[in-house]
Amino acid sequence: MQALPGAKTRMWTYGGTFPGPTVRRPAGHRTKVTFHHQLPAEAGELTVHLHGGHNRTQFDGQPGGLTARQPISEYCHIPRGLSPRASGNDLLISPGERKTYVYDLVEEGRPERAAFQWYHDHRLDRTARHSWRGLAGMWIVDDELDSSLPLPKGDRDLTRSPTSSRRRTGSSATRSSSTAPTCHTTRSCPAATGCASSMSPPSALTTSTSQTARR
Ligand SMILES: [Cu+2]
Repeated sequence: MQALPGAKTRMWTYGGTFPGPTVRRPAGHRTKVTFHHQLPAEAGELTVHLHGGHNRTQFDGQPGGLTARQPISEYCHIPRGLSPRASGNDLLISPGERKTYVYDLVEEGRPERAAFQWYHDHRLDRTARHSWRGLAGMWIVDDELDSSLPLPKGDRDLTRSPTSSRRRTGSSATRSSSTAPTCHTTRSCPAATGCASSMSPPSALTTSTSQTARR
């Protein structure tokens, strides 16, 4: 990826871009996203958290526990021998596998309020590593109140995500930009069309927004 000026950076991405595809959805419209784990097996299990969303446990990106690929935790005391369900490992995405997350975009029975959210990997002990490697993207929930406000719209409505980047040159790591705002034009995903066709070709991980059902 061309994350910084100069040399390219090898990254783990959602759908081949950094940040991953921006998903934009109307509040209250169920949205399904399938993540296909195509990173090397050494990456271990993955899990996706939609940060700011109000989602059911099985679709909330639980961090999971110890696995054969990740037998110890540096930060959490986790007993060995827990069942897949007790550890949350049954919710993880193993290398080569895929998982479909169902986001209802509903909070306490009503459509969520308009919000800027983001999705990112949330694996036990590895959330930071996976996020800085590139597993992060933006997610926007629209509602009627928000659209009625006199805010910039269309091409003038840009999403910005502050990102701190560091480049390794020779043997020393230098901080080349403290916060490099990433401008990323939003792509609308009208109900019942989905994002799949507008997303970039897959590299490490593919993302596709599939059918959306009106409630
Ligand atoms: Cu988060």
